[in-house]
Amino acid sequence: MQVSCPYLYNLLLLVSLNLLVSCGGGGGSDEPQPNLESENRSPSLTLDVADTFPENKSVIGEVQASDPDNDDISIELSGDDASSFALRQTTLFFKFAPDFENPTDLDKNNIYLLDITASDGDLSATRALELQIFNVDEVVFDEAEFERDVLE
Ligand SMILES: [Ca+2]
Ligand SMILES: [Ca+2]
Ligand SMILES: [Ca+2]
Repeated sequence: MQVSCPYLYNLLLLVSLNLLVSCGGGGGSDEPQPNLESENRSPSLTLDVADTFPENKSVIGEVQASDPDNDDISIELSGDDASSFALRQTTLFFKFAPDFENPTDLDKNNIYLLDITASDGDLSATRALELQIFNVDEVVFDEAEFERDVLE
């Protein structure tokens, strides 16, 4: 069977016009999207904290937690010396500024142990801290001199 050339040309033109129209929406894809909600990811912890620390100072540093799924994150402190620490917003601090001469960590070696755990309720991330307190030469309190000054 012979098809005349003008007929064929018109048919092709029609097809290509149809293609143009159907592509005109642009970008629309019927590909199924992967279900992101079923893929929970673990939160992450970023610590801006030094390993060594002078005594008589309470602010330790910053603790930032984030979750790639924007889940609500709870942060827990645990470990041998957790009771010595507190976290307010993102600031980690000693409840009582450590005194090198009178260490209050569990084994009294001036190394305070703390685990920080960020959890999204399902997955969690934990960072272990060892904070070593170093000695500062305090001005020795001279009671006799103090009394003399007060009495003057
Ligand atoms: Ca998550
Ligand atoms: Ca210790
Ligand atoms: Ca000291």
